[in-house]
Amino acid sequence: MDEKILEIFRTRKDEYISGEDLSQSLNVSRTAIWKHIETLREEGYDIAAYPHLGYKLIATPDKLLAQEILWHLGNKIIGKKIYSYNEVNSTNDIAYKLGEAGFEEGAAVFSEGQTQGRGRLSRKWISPYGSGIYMSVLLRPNIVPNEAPKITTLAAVSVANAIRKLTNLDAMIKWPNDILVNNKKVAGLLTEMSAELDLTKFIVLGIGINVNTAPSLLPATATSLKKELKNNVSRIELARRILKELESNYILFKENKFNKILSIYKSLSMLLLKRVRILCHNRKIEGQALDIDSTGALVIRLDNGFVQNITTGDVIMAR
Ligand code: BT5
Repeated sequence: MDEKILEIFRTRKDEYISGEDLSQSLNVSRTAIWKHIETLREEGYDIAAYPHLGYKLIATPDKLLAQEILWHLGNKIIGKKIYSYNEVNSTNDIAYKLGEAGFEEGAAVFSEGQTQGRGRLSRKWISPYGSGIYMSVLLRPNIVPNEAPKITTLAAVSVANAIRKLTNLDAMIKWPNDILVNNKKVAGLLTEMSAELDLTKFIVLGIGINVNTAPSLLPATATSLKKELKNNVSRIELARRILKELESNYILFKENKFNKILSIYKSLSMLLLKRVRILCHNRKIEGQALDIDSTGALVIRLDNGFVQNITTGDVIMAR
């Protein structure tokens, strides 16, 4: 019912709508309407009530509420169901539980804050409350476990493109899972899975973005979209763009058109043809980044001339 009231407010923007009108349109009593208006106000909607004129939606809350993200989103898979939280340990943990409980793929979890946000290898993802996007999407692709990096690849393209389209900032991908703006990390991806030897049961794709986050709360190597743009960015609008980009890239992936995604990844990749140093399983590998192969691995030409494909690691750009 709250959603139906919001729908009326949105389609009749700038109008005052009487309680009588709402109660007739939705076929419920005026008292029921009043109660729903109160609930919406508690959620943070600014709804003014003027005697003899009616109600008017003044402002929606700056919160990643499911009904706001979903409004006219129209996706068939990604974000068909959205679960919004105020604070969680980690959105990846919540989505993982949805996976174990058999939820349909595409279910997406959003939270205003995380108390134990994670990066790869148990590193910490700093997740200040109310200013970033912390989200996880449950996926059930029919792939073998060593194809999982392809999901990180398609997610990196989706997040970079969503940022580019909404803000015009030059978001670049730093293999394998970082999104950078002006050489500083603005977003990170964490792909986790539940798998047996040769079968992926489900994948949880976690995305963390510093949107309006104060730089003082972030590591020195990080930035936020607000810092780079010098303006606030609508988290809801960005969340919607990401879900849309993920939807179209995931559909391409399912249609065996990963090559298309890979070529965009390459065009947005900041490593190609550069000299890089990679830390990978306690090894240091140095050489020139030549390519990203069809599995999403980084192809390096070592100084001794050998070419090696590296599936994971941390890259330091060498001078
Ligand atoms: C990542 O790991 O970059 C993956 C981050 C994924 C976060 C999302 S948020 C939603 C979902 N739920 C979770 O619990 N996680 C996912 P990695 O490549 O290992 O990078 C981690 C490193 O990035 C840290 O060691 C810090 O140096 C740096 N870092 C931590 N917080 C950051 C932030 N907010 N912005 C930029 N860099 C950060």
